[in-house]
Amino acid sequence: MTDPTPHLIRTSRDGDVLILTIDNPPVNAFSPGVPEGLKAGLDAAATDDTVRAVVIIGGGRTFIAGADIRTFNLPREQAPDLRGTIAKLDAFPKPTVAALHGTALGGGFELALGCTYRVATPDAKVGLPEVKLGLLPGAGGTQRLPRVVGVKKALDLILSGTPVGAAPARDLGLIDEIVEGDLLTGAVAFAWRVADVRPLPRISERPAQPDPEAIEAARQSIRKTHRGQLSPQFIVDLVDLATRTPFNEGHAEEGVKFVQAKDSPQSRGMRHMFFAEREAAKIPGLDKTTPTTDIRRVGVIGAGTMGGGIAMNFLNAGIPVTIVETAQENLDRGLNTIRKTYEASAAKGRLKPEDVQKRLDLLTPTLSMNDLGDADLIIEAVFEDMAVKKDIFTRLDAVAKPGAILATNTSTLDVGEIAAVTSRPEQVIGLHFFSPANIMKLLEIVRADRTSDSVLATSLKLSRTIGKVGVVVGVCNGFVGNRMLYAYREQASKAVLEGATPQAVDAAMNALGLPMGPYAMSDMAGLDIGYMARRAAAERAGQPMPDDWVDRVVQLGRKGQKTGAGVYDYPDGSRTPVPSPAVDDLIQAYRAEKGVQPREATQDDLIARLTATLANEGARILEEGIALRASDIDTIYTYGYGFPAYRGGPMHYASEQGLTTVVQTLERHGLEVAPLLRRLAQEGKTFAQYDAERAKSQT
Ligand code: T1G
Repeated sequence: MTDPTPHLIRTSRDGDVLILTIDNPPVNAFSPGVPEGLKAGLDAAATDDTVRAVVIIGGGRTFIAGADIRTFNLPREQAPDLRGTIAKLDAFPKPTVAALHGTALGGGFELALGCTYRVATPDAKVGLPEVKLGLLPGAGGTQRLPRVVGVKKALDLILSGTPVGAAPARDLGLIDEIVEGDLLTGAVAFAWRVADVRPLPRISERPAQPDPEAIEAARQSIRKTHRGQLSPQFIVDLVDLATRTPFNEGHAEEGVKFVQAKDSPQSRGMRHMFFAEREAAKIPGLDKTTPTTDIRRVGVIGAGTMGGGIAMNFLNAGIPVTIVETAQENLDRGLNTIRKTYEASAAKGRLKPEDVQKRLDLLTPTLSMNDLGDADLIIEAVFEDMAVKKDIFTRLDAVAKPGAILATNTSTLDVGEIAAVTSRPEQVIGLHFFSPANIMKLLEIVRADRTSDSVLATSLKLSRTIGKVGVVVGVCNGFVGNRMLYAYREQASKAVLEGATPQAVDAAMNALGLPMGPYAMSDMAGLDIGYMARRAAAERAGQPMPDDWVDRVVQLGRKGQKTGAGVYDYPDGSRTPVPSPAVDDLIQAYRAEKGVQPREATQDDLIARLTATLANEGARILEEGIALRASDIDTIYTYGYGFPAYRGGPMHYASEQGLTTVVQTLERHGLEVAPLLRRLAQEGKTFAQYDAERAKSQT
């Protein structure tokens, strides 16, 4: 009985070479229909004496960019049979040539390694990025790669997941020839040249040389680089196994480990993040026809820590920047910081000295806002004060050219209120960068009531140009990220009042996988920053300043690392937090004053409490429409607040725990449950289902 799955493979001939073209846009993922077509083509060619060799090539912009990630939840019998297709290639009696262009990644590169030869265009890239999905190369990659490049290099490539270019790949022996000109023509010519070469060079028949030092070094390094992650350990085990067992045994074990990794919550979390990041770019009502502005010149107001970092993003993208300050010394200090940062990158070999100069040559310093008259986009990054920002936008409105986009880097204030002081509120948007702005990938794009679709679309496009993950949010105090952070910190503070120590709270978040807990993070950022934000929020609300033990710490002049003392002590200028007896006493006194009998909190309960708090506030944000999707919140927390990707972000993590359990945790700690969260829990649903329902209702 013939297989009903429509084959996504086109077959053609060039003389005695059979050409199999994968036709599955946009990235020729290994979806149902691809293995069926490839196997059928190979079966036909195997018995056809007029075929002396086979070329496999991708249609459109790339060779196979990997297994189809969307199929990983399918039952095994329905999953596209990548390993079976490669096994057929490995046993095929004639030469097979993989012709690579674009990005041959994951299962796509494994399939190419299953061919007898590989040729590539000069700009092609090859790699095994599975570790970024909480997976491992599960179609022979852990067994074939060390047989070609050795154990050490194989571990580097698989544990980093970073692709390599065609030239270095050829130098490593992964690519047999780089084809200048038309790839198919070059691949067929290559196939003719090797058509009669025997024996066929199968990678699976090569030995893999043991390298116990490299294995041990990798075991040590993944403890730091991939803390808490499962699949990197499997990867090291399997590459080691490749040197100690015949190919088939290692390959079989790889299959077992792959399924374990695939079915793990970690991989579910990272796969969720893969799609969440891409969904964030899709805004209902915006599409390819939405007009956008070309950003050829940028203005930045303020050369402080944020202004300087923001400017560097555009310089790095080759976009000239005019940076404005009020005083020469502030300007000089800002320029100096930018130069030093670039020079430090060059010293680490991350930047060529000539590129440092090229970037600095694109930077124009000035003390006059009038020099911003030709900028397409102007970003204000000054002190977080509404009156100061309104004054700047009023003056900016007078000097900026018609059509210029006026953006504010505010992290808390009402962008609509700022826009209202201009004659062009539709041209005003919030572009909330995260410190250090030249490093952190997240960009909260704050849409105010009157922000135009064109300005929004331009900002999303620009975020990709400067290598950021742009997420669109609405206006409220703290937008999405900081608003959830306030709730998280408030709960952490309550947990300490009730008996936990600050270091226990931080240890719980470390155990969850965050690089820092709330107290180590506040001490690093400056305890006074949070203090002033809370005070400003209380003043705006006409409320008295909340009396929290953390604020009493600040009132003692303990502002964090910068004062050598915050919630923790930092003796002798070190950056290592040390529990503080003084703060411990302060907390004890605070509890006594509040009449609280302290009681121990387990680590699991602290994790449950703080993650439930994040999900609860996230649900409120969704109810209010401040975020479009729960997955957007996951993207914000993973790229902006250190939430581990292998947990999938706070909303996905809550769904993994079960929303009923999350509601129980919130009730146990006396927290008011967001109606959306309660409804989803009652309906036995997840936030992903909520997103899918909402997307459907918007089409
Ligand atoms: N499966 C399913 N969909 C995919 C996909 C994949 N592997 N790769 C991309 N897409 C979708 C993506 O969601 C988007 O959809 C569209 O294609 C364009 O992608 C056994 C287990 C190739 C570098 O990890 O890194 O093989 O949003 O927006 O910026 O060992 O996509 O338009 O609906 O990212 O030009 C290993 C993943 C899989 C590579 C192109 N492979 N892809 O980047 O476009 S695991 C990967 C990428 C595996 C085996 C294992 C990038 C790209 P939509 P895009 P781009």
